[in-house]
Amino acid sequence: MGTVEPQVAQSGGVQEVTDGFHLVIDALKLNGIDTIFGLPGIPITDFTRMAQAAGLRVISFRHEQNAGNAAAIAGFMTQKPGICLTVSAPGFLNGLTALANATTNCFPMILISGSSEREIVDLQQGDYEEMDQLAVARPLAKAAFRVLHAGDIGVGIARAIRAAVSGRPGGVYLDLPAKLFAQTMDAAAGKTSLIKVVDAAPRQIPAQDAVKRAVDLLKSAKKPLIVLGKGAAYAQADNEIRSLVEKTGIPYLPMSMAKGLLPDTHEQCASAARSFVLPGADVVMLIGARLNWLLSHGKGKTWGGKDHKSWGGQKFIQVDISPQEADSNVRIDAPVVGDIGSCVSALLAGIGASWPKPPAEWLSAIAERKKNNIAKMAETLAKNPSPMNFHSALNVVRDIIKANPDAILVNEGANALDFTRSIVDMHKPRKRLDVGTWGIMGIGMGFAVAAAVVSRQPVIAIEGDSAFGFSGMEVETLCRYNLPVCVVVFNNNGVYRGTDVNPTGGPDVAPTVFVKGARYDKLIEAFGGVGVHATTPDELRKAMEEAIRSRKPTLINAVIDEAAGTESGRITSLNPKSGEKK
Ligand SMILES: Cc1ncc(C[n+]2csc(CCOP(=O)(O)OP(=O)(O)O)c2C)c(N)n1
Ligand SMILES: [Mg+2]
Repeated sequence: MGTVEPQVAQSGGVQEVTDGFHLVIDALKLNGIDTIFGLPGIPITDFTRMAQAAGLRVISFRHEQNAGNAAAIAGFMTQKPGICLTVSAPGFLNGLTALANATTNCFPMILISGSSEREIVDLQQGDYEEMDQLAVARPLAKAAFRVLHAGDIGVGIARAIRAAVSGRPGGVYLDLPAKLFAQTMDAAAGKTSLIKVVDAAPRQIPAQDAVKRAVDLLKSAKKPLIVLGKGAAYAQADNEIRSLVEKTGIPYLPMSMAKGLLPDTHEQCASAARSFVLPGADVVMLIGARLNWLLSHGKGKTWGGKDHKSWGGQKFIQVDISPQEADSNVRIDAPVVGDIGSCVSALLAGIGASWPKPPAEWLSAIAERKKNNIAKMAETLAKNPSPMNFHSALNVVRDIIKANPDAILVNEGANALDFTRSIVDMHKPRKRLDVGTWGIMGIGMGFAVAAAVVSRQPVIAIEGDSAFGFSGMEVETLCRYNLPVCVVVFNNNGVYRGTDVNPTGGPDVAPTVFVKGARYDKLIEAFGGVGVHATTPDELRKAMEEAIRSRKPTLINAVIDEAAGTESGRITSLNPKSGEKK
């Protein structure tokens, strides 16, 4: 229990007192929180010092959005809420994008922001950094709370933790006004006011009849398919999921952050035949995957429908922790609601010991597609064009990840994202961290810092040059904490490509184009990190191997053909088209 200077009580005896600063720190520590990602300033500067003094790891960033992204991904990796700490109004707003992104992606995080004086804020009298932060955060968070009295800090932190990790995880906002930190109270009373949360994310056991319905439907399938989502990766039920896949013999498709849950090289992995299995399957079991845009809403041509809105005819089993998820886009014939671990265990019990493998016709058709596509890809990867293209550079990254399966791969960009996802096999669970549900740029360095801090494993961040720019200043943070992060900037001179020209012929370059031939490697050298300029696969390989070996913060500027990419990577079709006729 942290206490502040003893004060002389009215009775004449000495009374131990504590205050808001220490109660927040004690409440976090009591609940097993050991790291805070943040950025100091009024009113939380002293808090960061005291937290460090109390043994918490305080990782300071250069912009709150990166601290927020770090907290969110730490939450995903550990199932404990990641904590992001910011100052009021502008700092809070900078953290808010990460909070909203965490909620959208179901990452448990708590954004704790200091706030200004309530009386002044509520009368809009113009306080320092005045903003009604609680109201602003509420629609973007899974839950939002404010604590006004030191004696309520224990409850406030407990509620924030429960809200972040229970059920479907998400982002929680906790508003702590400046005055709260300095409030004092009796130390003993303070101590008893704290709550050690018991069973913060209780198991949710699925109903037996729901499990039976799902197993019966699966049994009827001639062309079954399993889709593993990020929720399945989050659940840390890796053995159960692997057993279910292997015992049923059903081909599976991992969503981006579920890659590696089973190795991408597994014979049942259908990634290389995605466009065959989605329209071909008759029963699809979704495990921790939502039928959002990333799965074309479960309908349309991707699923064999006649046009972009029509149903392909599949029946769906959906395993999800949220009872509201089913029927969000198409009919779900067999919803199984509960935590993924409990649901998969129940399904395993339901399928029993003698489950027949799917019809050989289905499996061999998939194997055939896979073989052809993998052979085609191998041919493309073996080429060695100059300058490098995405394929020749990613051929190197793929080897490096294979040789270092515990390394964590952070990935953002458009082409730099899509090509990496499809080319670089993942071999272990939760090793691929990327732009998630929103396809958000800017997660790169925040995720990389958190991944290194939480896992202590080497981190490789494959970054589009545009994507990198959103959080690039955090290379100083990588150097300051001496983190084993190797950033590879896929430098194609711009957003998607570097080849656009200004149609007016004027002096401004096109909106998608950056300074050509930029040397991102020089950035990290300013802070004592290792910068490498790589123009060939050999140079890239050597630099990556050295970065992994040395564990020194490294930035490799990988020069990629500026004409190699496509508009928006793989999602060109989402761009609206002008109807103007000239
Ligand atoms: C916050 C945010 N702003 C803008 C975008 C739109 N956007 C999608 S990908 C991208 C950058 C693509 O360029 P780059 O990272 O260089 O990847 P490349 O395709 O060139 O490999 C942008 C700006 C976004 N997804 N998120
Ligand atoms: Mg680019």
